[in-house]
Amino acid sequence: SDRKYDPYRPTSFDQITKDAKEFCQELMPKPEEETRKLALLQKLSDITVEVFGEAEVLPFGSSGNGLALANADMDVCVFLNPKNGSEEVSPVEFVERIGDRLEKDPDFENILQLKRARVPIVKLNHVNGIACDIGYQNDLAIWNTRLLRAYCRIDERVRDMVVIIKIWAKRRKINNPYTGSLSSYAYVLLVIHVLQRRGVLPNLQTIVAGNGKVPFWDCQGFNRYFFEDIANLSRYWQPTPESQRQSIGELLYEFFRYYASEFRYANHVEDTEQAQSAPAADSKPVVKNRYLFCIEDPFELNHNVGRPVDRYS
Ligand code: 3AT
Ligand code: MG
Repeated sequence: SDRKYDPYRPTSFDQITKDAKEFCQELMPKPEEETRKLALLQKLSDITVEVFGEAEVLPFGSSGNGLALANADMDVCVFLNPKNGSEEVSPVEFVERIGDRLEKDPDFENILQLKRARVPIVKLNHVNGIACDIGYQNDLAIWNTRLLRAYCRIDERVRDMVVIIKIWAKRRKINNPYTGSLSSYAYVLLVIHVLQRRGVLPNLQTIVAGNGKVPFWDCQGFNRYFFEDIANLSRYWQPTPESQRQSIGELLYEFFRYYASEFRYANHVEDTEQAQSAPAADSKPVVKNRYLFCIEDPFELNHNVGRPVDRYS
């Protein structure tokens, strides 16, 4: 279907590739920002240990996978280890106690305790300019961060594509799951999907060393297995020669072409509308805007990452 006549296809992608690359360079975080993030990580780690005893604070999301833009916020996750003497607390209790402790520290501002979110978190700003989300015991987030980092290590075009799409979505104000649009994480998954279709990336979750069966590595009940030995990936998978020739400009064009005119949103929308217009006598639950955009999480297969999307966005 990609070979169909496309009247909008530019004859040359050189200029857009050049511009995109310059833009990516500009949007890279500076080393000094990295230093501020590390200092904040250390401070949060000290505070967590003070409140709960033994604890580990790990960065995830763009701070952990190399996909951060300059001035990106930092996502961190706290892991308590009751076996080593820390307390055992529920996610809501965690948010309350760490949130209350941070309130007492003048270095933190705009502290929000999001206790009812799907994944409860504390949001805050540090006086050094870094915004931070603090989550709790979210092993899957650590693993999906590692999966995205592995994809980035395969081909440098992944980072360039992600950076451009993220900045585009932020500027269009369609990058906020709290107000009905997609998270950055969702956009990264969309980019990876397109790159897989173009043969630029493999599906790391189906590649097994020695070509054996895909193992089941349990994480919160889901299979977190993926092929992570990128240095030896070429033994099991090679990009197609055509995919290697594709420039950032061409791949960006393909991203927008695919989601504008090939991806089948329409079916999902129709399904939703049918459900909503069902007669009242029909006791089926009314599905409201749930399936406008379906994006399967790589590990948590029953979680639609596109679920926050509303009809408007
Ligand atoms: P920014 O640089 O902050 O824009 P990011 O790559 O850090 O982008 P997010 O802030 O959207 O991405 O998400 C941070 C991490 O949180 C990424 C992923 O490990 C986890 N995450 C976010 N949204 C979801 C989701 N809907 N399902 C599962 N994990 C998610
Ligand atoms: Mg983030």
